[in-house]
Amino acid sequence: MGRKNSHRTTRNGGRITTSPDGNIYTFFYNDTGVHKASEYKMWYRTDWLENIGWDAPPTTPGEFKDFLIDIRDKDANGNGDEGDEIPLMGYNNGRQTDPICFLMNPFELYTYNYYYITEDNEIHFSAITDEWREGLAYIADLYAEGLIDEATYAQDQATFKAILNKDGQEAQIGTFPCWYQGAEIDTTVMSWFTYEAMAPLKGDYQQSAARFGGNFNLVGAISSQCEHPEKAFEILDYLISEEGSWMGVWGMEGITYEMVDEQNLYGTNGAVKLTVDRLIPEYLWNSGCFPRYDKEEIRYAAVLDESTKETDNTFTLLKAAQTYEPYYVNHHIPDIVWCEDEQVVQAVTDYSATINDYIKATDTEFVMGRKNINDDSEWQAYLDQLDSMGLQDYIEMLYTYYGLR
Ligand SMILES: [Ca+2]
Repeated sequence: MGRKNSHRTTRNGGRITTSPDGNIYTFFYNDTGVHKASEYKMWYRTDWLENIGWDAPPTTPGEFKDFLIDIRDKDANGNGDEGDEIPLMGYNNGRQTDPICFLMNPFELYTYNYYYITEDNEIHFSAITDEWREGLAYIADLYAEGLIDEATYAQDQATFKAILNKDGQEAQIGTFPCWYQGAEIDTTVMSWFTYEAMAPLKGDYQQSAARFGGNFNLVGAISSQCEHPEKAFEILDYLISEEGSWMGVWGMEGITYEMVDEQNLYGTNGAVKLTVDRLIPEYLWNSGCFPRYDKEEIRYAAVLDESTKETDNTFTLLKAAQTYEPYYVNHHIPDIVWCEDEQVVQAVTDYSATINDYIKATDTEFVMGRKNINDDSEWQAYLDQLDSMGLQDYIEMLYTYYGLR
């Protein structure tokens, strides 16, 4: 993710990208795919709702548990075997494919690095709060009931996809956590709409951590070796202009697209109609390798074409984003960080690696019942271990790293 890139960029930044005047000039690329605003989603099999007698997906942690029980016990795939459904399954080391990413949110805001920056510029470290413990207890209860498949914490993506991509009476998985369903489903087996995003569950909170303004990466820096830095600047600067960004997403009007008087996906009039079959890879637009200032008005300028719903996943991603939007909480963690203190950057890198690994492994042990989340001494041992690993120092470093103090 962006954080690791930022460390690398910062370290390199002191060398070839520092210009003779001592400044560093870089250009960015952003991606305003609305499904990227919040990645902590759960996807459910829509055709199974009716099969198990539900009018709508569950809305609270309690209902979610009942929903998983019904998937397990009511022959959701209709093949006469009540033992072949898997209520919830994810996989190990995927992008938000651990059920905690979604299931923690009614109790405490989940972010992949276990903290967020509050409106008051405070670091809120989530994975040590009483609310976090409640969330773990809830997930551990689902696991103890057999509702979360054990393989979730061990298997890889390929194994998961082989189980997921079955349809009709062979279908097995009722719900799965993931940032984006298109990364997992095989559209030769099922449609984009077989699984849809479930709204955040309502507990003490109904929330999902989000970034605003798109996903940022740095692309295009002018090095000190550049012979014509002013010309290079003009070209890169053009690419992040309104006109350049249109070109970055859609190519050239009259060559790759034409504007038509129809409604677009963004909901306004005047839409892009492609005149070529595929922009990527034939024309290499929107490739992520040159600067671009993407906006939703540009990104979703395409013709609202109902006939492509089954082949173009933009519809389902927009729908997923709309399901989550009302519950967004800004985590305030920037994709790009400029921190000039090398020691702080190194300390944050080292702490985040060891502390995140410990939290992930130990929280999984709590969920799987190998440690008892309801035992005060086991919870205290977890907190004590984090302190002995330097958690308080890590949090202090984060204030400097983000320039909050
Ligand atoms: Ca069955």
